Amino acid sequence: MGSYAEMWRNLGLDVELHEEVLQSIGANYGKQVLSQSGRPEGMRHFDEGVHESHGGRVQEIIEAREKGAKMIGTFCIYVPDEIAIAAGAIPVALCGGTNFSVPYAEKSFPRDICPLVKSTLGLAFSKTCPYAPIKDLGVGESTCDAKKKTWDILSKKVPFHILELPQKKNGRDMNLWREEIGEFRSAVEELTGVAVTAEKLKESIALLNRRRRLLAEMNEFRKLPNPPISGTDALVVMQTALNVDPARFCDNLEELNEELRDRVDKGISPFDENAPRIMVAGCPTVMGNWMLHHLIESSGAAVVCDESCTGTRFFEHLVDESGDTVDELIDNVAERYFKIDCSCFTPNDERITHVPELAREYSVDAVVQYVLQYCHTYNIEAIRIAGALQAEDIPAITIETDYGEEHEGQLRTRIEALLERVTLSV
Ligand code: BJ8
Repeated sequence: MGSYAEMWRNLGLDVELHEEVLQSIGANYGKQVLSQSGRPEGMRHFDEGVHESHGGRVQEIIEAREKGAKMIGTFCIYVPDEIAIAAGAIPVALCGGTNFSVPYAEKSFPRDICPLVKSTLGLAFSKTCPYAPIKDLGVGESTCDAKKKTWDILSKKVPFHILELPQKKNGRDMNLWREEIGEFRSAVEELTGVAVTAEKLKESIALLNRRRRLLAEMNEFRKLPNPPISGTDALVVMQTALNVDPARFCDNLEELNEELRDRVDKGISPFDENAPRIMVAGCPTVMGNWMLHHLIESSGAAVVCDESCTGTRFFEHLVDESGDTVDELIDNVAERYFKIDCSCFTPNDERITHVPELAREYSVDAVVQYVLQYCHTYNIEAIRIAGALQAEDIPAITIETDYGEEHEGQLRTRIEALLERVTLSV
């Protein structure tokens, strides 16, 4: 990434520290992702997506901004990217998955908040996030307490829009959500000076639905007895969906899916035929965070399903493409996003039934509930999910952890114990 040094300097980054961040992420990627054998050829696009996330992608956005585009930094999959794109903005998810930046947030933030929030803030505070200086607007939402209170502080420092996500799913909550989406539209239109038209919105809906369909197609292959792609690679694909230009991402995924179809025909799989099938459910594992998938798969199992915001929650439910007016289409967008079953809702019964449903669909042998430390909503919801899985005799464990590598040994022991349980019961 040396060729981007001047760009990073011009962005005001701490270039030396930034180099250390890249080395830390690169080392983990090498150990946890690139070390896998028999990877599909088409994964090169997604490796590049990770590699270029601090380089080529930033450069591309800088060039687009020079031509008048605006960049929006998002922090949650409830942000309706369709509307941002229709108004000529470039939405990029900015959640951090690297442990390297966590101490920089802990200098001024409480330590006992989730690592995802600390990693994100740490990158910005340590001047190692190349998106922070080029973002024209941040968009956060009222999901968990850590995020909500962080927005209070950020919105005093940089242009920031807060989407109020209702905490229940009744009729009046849906009405509030519709209003919020309408306000988001106005905020983006004001930022870009471009009006959202029905035509542009139809285009952006079709584009992001294409991305969802392709992700769903890739995940269909994971339901097969011998999946042609590892869970770690599938995770990389889903992580890059949050960063790479959507049209390019779709072209690359189309190519990968074709290759996966071919691998299925030829019986090529990275897994042993009897590898236990695992579902990871819960908190998102964003770019920089590959540890859990690596631990599970290097212990001889296959991660075949991700029930998370870097998994099913991101690609399930299409936006209804029918409708001719902007208002109709915006309603369709609002409805699709309101179906997401994040644990910040109460009650969140859909998820309690959905996790066992997915476990059956993907024929999983066991579930690992992944809870980021201090994420109370997923942590508490894990109790109900565990009960629902137990009722169906699906073995499960809940792992609560941060991004620190010092827990690796302990996590591996717990995963191996689960796999032993699964193997013994077969
Ligand atoms: S829709 S999961 S992306 S809020 S892990 S910051 S919830 S304390 S990331 Fe999330 Fe949106 Fe929900 Fe998905 Fe808070 Fe939990 Fe941290 Fe989280």
